[in-house]
Amino acid sequence: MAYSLLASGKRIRSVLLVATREIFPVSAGHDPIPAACAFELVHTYSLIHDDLPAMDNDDYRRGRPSNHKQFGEAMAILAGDALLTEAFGLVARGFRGVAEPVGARVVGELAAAAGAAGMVGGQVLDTIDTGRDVGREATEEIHRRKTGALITAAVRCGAILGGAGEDELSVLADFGDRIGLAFQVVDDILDVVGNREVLGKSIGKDEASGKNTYVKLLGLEGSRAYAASLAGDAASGVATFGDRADALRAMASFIVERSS
Ligand code: GRG
Repeated sequence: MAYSLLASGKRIRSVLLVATREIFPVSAGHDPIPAACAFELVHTYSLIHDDLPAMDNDDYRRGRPSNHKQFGEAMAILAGDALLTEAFGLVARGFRGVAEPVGARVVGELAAAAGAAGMVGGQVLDTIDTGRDVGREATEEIHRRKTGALITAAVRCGAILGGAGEDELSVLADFGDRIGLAFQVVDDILDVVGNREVLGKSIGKDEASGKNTYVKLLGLEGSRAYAASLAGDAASGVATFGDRADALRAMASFIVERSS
């Protein structure tokens, strides 16, 4: 668990959660750290399981041998299972007796984003659709669920922990939705033009395996323009928060400009 969790991830989901929480006054809400860590645990589990031979079969992740290459398939499956379970325990313990309603809400958001309606469901669609062209709408659904759901939920949870009102939550959820999709569009681009050492994972696998990607749909330039417009709309959408959303705007830029 520690081998994969403590490797060099970018911590995008936890930073987004904390940056969203920081829009709201410290005194009005709750500590974002247990939930921020829980998002990293769920994300790391998804990477370990996705790298298994039965899924994407990747030997290299976060700049080192993938979990099953280091410890074997059985241990990699179990490490993923345990990370997923521990994530929910972390949130439950983090808010026990302090703010149970908010803790329960965060657990619900995390479960919805990680499970069949979100990340796992997106991975199922991705697996079923690999090798056949499904078009833009279906590709977008895979991307939104497989990758976007957890990113959107991180932003939503930061807002919930800050005590956001329904209108504020809706604006921030739109931000999360746009950067979540932009993140996966950039992931598609980096799989074509990225550098293995900088990325810390293998490249060129999407085309080789027949994945439905934005590069396949829109080409490299079209995908770059789409990611930039999503990030631009995301940044302008949070203008209502003024400079309190500077960190979120910086994250939107980072997500489209990243090379790792
Ligand atoms: C439920 C097994 C399972 C998988 C769900 C998220 C996912 C689907 C699979 C992970 C594999 C993958 C390459 C997904 C595309 C986008 C993505 C999540 C990339 C990695 O995220 P980064 O770049 O990673 O934030 P770091 O290492 O920086 O945390």
